[in-house]
Amino acid sequence: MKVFSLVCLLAVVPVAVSAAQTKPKAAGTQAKSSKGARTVELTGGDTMKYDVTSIQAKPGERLHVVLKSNGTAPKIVMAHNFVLLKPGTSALEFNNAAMTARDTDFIPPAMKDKIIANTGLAGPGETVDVTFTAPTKPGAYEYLCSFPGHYQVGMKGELVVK
Ligand SMILES: [Cu+2]
Repeated sequence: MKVFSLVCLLAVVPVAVSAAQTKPKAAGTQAKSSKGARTVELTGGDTMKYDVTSIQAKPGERLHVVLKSNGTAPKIVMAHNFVLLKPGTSALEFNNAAMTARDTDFIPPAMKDKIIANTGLAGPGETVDVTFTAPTKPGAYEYLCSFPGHYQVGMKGELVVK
């Protein structure tokens, strides 16, 4: 009897596994929207810096920015995002407004219209991403991490469209 139930269990396990595997399909759908986009990988860690501070793009190019946090400090005190600002937007002003916007993952609701693209927050070991179309107008577009304090110590960079 015991052997029988063990066999049953073994027969059930693969079903459970395949059911669990349907979950990444949602991520697959997301990957579909980044299809045709060029992936740009960035990391950020406990030093509060991006490893990539300049991204080159062609006007109107589809980009898939992937940000991984390789830090170890708890997410509540150390998380990172990628926020690409529209031209003419002060990164400092955005940063200052973000400080009090913990409820919205440091994306100040009043300045949402100043953003070209942004990811969510990545805690230690986490990866966040966003797919967007680079501006068609050549120029340098600033990006920053809007977690409090990070912009001030230099967690920023620029997307250069040319
Ligand atoms: Cu950061």
